[in-house]
Amino acid sequence: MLEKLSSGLRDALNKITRAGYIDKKTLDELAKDIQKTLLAGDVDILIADNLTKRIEERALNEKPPTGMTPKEHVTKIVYEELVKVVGKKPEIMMKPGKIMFIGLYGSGKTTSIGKLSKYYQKIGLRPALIGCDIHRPAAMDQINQLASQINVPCYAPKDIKDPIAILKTGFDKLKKYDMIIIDASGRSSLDKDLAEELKNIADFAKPQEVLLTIPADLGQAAGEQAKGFKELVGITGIFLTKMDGTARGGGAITSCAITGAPIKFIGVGEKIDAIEVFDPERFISRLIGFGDIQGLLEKAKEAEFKPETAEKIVEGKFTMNEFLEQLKAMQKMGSLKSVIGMMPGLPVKIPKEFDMDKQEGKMKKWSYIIQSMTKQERDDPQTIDTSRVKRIAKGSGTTEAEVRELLKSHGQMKKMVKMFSSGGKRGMMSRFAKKFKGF
Ligand SMILES: Nc1nc2c(ncn2[C@@H]2O[C@H](COP(=O)(O)OP(=O)(O)OP(=O)(O)O)[C@@H](O)[C@H]2O)c(=O)[nH]1
Ligand SMILES: [Mg+2]
Repeated sequence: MLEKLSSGLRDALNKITRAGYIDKKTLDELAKDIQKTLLAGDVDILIADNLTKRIEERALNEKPPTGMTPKEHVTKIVYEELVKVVGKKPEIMMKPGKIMFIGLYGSGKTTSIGKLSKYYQKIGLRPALIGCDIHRPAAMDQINQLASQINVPCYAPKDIKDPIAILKTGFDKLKKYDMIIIDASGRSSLDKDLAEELKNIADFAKPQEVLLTIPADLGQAAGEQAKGFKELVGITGIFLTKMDGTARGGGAITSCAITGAPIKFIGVGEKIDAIEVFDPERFISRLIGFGDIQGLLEKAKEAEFKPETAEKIVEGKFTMNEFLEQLKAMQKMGSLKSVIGMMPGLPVKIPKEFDMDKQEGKMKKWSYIIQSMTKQERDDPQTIDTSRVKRIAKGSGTTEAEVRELLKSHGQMKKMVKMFSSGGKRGMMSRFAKKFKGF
């Protein structure tokens, strides 16, 4: 979905992830890269301009919050500004009422009506359809077939050529249903005749929701079209169709944003269940491809990982003190596995001993054990022999086996850390350390 936009944005952001530090030049380059990508993806030039300007301005002027590196901060800004462009999380009509679909020829009205009916059916509401496409000969057959396929009542007579007459009878016949969804005619452009017909339908039906279908591959023309329909009948939302079939789609998305009407649903295929409620945050996360980027940022903020600890680790020192710090940090961050999993480019397998999710009890014990060690033992755990193990177990109220388990885990983690640190300042652990230090 929107591969072109997506890969361009990913490349632009990856560049800064690779860059050692961020300065005005790096930001300029990022802004240029993003702008190029947006334009190539059919995003309106004004929107692309404004967006990149805002990103650059914020990145230059805002200080990264504690616990967040400048790189993370910039990524977050790019993410937030993109989310703003595609709008707020939409409200989906849940109260019984009328929904009217409008849009040009072949934009996906009838198909989307089928999808939306199925969607409502699934959540326990009872939709019913009225076909008002009096012009295209096969239109009434199409909607009747669709309705019977999903078991939804439908009034779409072939012999009545007046939409208002159809609506009158239709509303009467279907009054016990929750959602009455009206399918209107399309046209190759929004001409005077169609405009008048749609206006009459809207005036008579008084739909609470008017959804405009816009195919995602429409490009820059989408803006004008959306504006035209909006002025005519006042659309309440956009159903962005054919999102599966285009690598660009930026024109539709951002031009829709011009009208201020929220994208409510997206169509992602021809099948009846190829519908998604539009979620700006999820959509942009997917587009940028950082998976659960927000989760990482939140967790990184929460964890009070001491930068000094990370530095020591990078330098190859890994005493019991660092071990304890690490364990505490991990516990706050949730499982190390999930944190590492959220960092792009870290294909590392974490030993299950360090999956701290369900190990709170063990953590407590381990910290008692470490507290029972002398400074020398903590700095150099290799000096801990059998008699010292005995003493430490006694002092901490644990068993010798538990002390040995901790020593073993420390050894394992040291190894893992070494593996991270290999590659010196550019190594994984170094990056990990910087991430928490905020430079
Ligand atoms: N791939 C893909 N195809 C879609 C999607 N939505 C609709 N289509 C296809 O687009 C074509 C036109 O869809 P319709 O629902 O007939 O469009 P319409 O707006 O009702 O067209 P008219 O009634 O002629 O104005 C059909 O072949 C659909 O299968 C979608 O989300 N993805
Ligand atoms: Mg149709």
